[in-house]
Amino acid sequence: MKNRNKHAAATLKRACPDLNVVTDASVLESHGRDWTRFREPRPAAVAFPDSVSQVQQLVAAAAAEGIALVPSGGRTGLSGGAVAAEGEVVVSCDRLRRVLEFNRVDRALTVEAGVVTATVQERARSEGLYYPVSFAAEGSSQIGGNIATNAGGIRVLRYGLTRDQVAGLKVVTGRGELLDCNRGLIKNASGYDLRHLFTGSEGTLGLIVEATLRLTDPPLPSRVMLLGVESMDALMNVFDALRTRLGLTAFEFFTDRALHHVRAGQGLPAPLDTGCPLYVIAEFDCPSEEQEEMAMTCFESCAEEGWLLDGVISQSDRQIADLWRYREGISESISHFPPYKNDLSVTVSRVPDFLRRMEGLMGEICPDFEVVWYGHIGDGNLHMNILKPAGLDLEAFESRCHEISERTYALTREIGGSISAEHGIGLLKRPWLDRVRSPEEIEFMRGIKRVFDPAGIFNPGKLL
Ligand code: 2HG
Ligand code: ZN
Repeated sequence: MKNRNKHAAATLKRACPDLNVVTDASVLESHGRDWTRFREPRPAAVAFPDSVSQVQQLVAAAAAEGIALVPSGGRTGLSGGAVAAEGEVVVSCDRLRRVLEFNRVDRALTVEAGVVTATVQERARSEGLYYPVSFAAEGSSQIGGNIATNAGGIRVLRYGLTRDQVAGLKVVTGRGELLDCNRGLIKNASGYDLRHLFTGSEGTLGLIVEATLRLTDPPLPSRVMLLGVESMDALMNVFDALRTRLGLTAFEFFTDRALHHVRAGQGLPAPLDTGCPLYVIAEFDCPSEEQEEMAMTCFESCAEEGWLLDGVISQSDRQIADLWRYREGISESISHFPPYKNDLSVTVSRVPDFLRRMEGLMGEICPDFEVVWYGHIGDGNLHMNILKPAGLDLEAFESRCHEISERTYALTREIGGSISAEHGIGLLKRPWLDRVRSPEEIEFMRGIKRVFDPAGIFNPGKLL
């Protein structure tokens, strides 16, 4: 649905006189896009509600007038889910920033949707607890957006996805009704758990306005190893060895190409004396000298097996942060090309076979493009970034990448994987949804959308 209403801003203002609706060009430009660069922002207006009742009024008015809405958080998404390129009204959560309640007994933090992820982490820490979802964009992403995309990050291996932290959700659905889902309960066997439908719905079913998040025990003191390995088989052997003997909290990988870019982009020295084809960042609990010895023994036995080419273990918190930069800085370091992003997942056991076949495929169909791999290999999530060559214009590059996507997603489907692991389908991956979801599934999803959003106003053209 394109925006049928040319006077969207005035209509919303009339229905909701206290609502802040902005049409300044700079705000349309900044709030009409996310971190993707393949579509130009063209919103009609940006609304900044500052209360749940304002959201309800604005949604009711939009439904009555057929005004398309794009729910918007920190705009750090990588699939175009928050892009408004068709004259929609962006609904920004920037003013829904209140931390509403902390309950120590329930270990629950209730926040408005626009609270920044890092603020949730800090508040948890200040209460002696922990919010475990963590990723490079956490300093600007908002919790509502994290829930809408079911954000993952680097510690899924230990703590699960955003979905696993959501104990309650308030959502404004398609006619302006407010749903209060699960109310923070641990056990609630009273029918369909709608909270899980909204989690990962990419703003297509309703507007998340509040969330109650589960907090957990603070992490134990940890250490980080940066390891260099020769092959995927060696990497998987190392994963098995470390997982069996250490309490792993993260197991990430990147290639030598990724290392090249992150070093250039962030001005980092070589992390190891030996150059290696593949690198691993492994983070593990290390609360005692026994654990430290176990880590050393484990490291040495992996080296003796011939699986490691080189490696270092952090000796301080400062070194932990420094080692993480090699992984967490990659995405930003390649953002200027810009890259065409693929966020693929397969079961962990199939990762080596998938990567081998993907590398063969890339060599066959796009030997002229530089392909950079990194990601959360411990949970089967691989980020494949194809870098735009300097001489190629953006449109021609995107169209080549679409051809590559056809082959990539056919292989992903054959292996039983997914074309989006944690970034969502949004606008950019929508043409390929049917590669990984059956016609029946898509029809059920459409039916669900009709139930919650009968006027079709929420994020039209995204996901489905
Ligand atoms: C990461 O894991 C983020 O660094 C970004 O999910 C992934 O840049 C990407 O493709
Ligand atoms: Zn990631």
